[in-house]
Amino acid sequence: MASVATYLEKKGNFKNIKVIDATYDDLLNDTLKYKPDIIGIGAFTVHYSQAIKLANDFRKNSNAKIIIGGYHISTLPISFKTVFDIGVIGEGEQTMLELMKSFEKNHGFKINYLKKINGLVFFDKNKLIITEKRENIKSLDDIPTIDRKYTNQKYYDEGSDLAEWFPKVALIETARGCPYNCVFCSPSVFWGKTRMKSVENVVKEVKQLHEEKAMDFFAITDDLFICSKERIKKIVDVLEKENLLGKISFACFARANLMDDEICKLLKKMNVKMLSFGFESGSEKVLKYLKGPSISVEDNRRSILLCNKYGFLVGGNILLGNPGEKIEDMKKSEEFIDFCIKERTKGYMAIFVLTPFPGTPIWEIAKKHGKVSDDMDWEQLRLQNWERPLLLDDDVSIEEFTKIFREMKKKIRYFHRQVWMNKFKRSPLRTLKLLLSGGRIMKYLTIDKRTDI
Ligand code: B12
Ligand code: SF4
Repeated sequence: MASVATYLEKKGNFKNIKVIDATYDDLLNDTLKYKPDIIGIGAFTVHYSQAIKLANDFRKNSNAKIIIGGYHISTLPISFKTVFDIGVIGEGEQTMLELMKSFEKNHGFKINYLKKINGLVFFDKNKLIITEKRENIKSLDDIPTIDRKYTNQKYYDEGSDLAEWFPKVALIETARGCPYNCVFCSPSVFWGKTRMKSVENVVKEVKQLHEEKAMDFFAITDDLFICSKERIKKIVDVLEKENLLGKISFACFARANLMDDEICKLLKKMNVKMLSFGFESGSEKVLKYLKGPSISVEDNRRSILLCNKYGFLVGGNILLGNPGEKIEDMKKSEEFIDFCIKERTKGYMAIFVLTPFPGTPIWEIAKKHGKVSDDMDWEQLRLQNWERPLLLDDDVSIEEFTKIFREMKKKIRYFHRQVWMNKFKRSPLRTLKLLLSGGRIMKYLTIDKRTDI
């Protein structure tokens, strides 16, 4: 949303824009305070029911037009509801600019004009209209660098898991899309073909944030930052030229099949501190099903050893509840966790229930099994839904699933102990107080609240 807001301001000269990043009650009150003409809501799939509720509350208290954007409506436009005026499908910047211009020029949203704007979903009387597909912006360098007045830094300092390791985190985007097509992957469906910002543009943003906002740790949100060795080489060169090497550090997403000594040396030089992987499964059969033939369990193990050798923290995700997954496959994932612990891997490990997101091949399978539908309780698609998991293989009972899941959960506490140790090293008194109060301990002794990075 911050990117959309910056785009509207820089490309359309729209000035009176506010981005509100808050909890539900604050969202409602803070938004209404501004008496907006147009309210935009961004929602992932798990938040869609909440977005509908929020829009209903806005309706009761305001005459503003309500636009829904983001992952959910983009990947399942058919689930559009009349409580919204318009849905924006896909990349939001250009579509929203055209919408705003149309609103200004026509003194409101007029159906005939809306039909000419690509990438929209709306109702014309009772008929659902989905306009022509919006092509993605060709060059990401045409999208202005996010103006950080539109982001809520406090949310990232306090809310993300990375903050446990690196207290002040700036999120940066250097690319959109991923060259792979893992069967469960929502971002690869959402972004399509990979586009990358120029290296100069990336370093310029980082430099600015470092010099003007004293940010020195950057979490790169790209789906697969390490997909181009050449580009990392270039980034290192430009960081060196700008005298930034060693002054700032990074975390990014990786894929085990791309890991080797050469890339580790480059990432080390760039001062990457943490690499996050979708290890997904310790079972060759399940891993190949999820991610295709390009990757193996051996690649996952090799990556762990490489990270340990070069001193990278590891962020690892394991998926359970996969189609075709039997108890013995889950046991293999447990063995993989044992391997990480035996190798004294540092970082975090998270276990999620495979979540069928709209638009992915897994969504279609789940639909065929009657597990999901185009109109469902979207809260069920929580990555942490292990009380009522949507298991895609009916051979494994919920009881068996829960039992093995609990065992694995116990094991990954090993990783969370390290988070506490780090906290203790940073601020012993505060950590002791927290431990004694019991307040946030549960957050670390269970994985229920963990986010995906
Ligand atoms: C960084 C990140 C986070 C960060 C920041 C989240 C945030 N609120 O922005 C943190 C770590 C906090 C996070 C948490 C979660 N995340 Co996250 N996250 C990402 C990641 C890696 C990048 C997101 C990003 O910044 N993209 C760049 C910007 C420019 O893109 P964008 O936000 O999608 O916005 C564009 C369009 O969607 C659209 N748009 C978006 N909103 C709106 C609104 C309007 C009005 C309009 C017009 C357009 C519009 O326009 C934008 C510009 O083109 C993505 C994967 C990915 N590569 O996209 C996952 C991803 C979005 N996260 C995901 C999930 C599930 C979550 C969690 C629910 C996980 C959990 N713990 O259960 C939480 C929810 C937290 C929350 N309340 O928001 C899923 C969503 C899947 C889906 N189909 O719903 C993704 C795709 C990853 C995945 N597992 O597949 N996440
Ligand atoms: S490698 Fe990661 S980002 Fe790319 S398609 Fe697979 S899961 Fe998605």
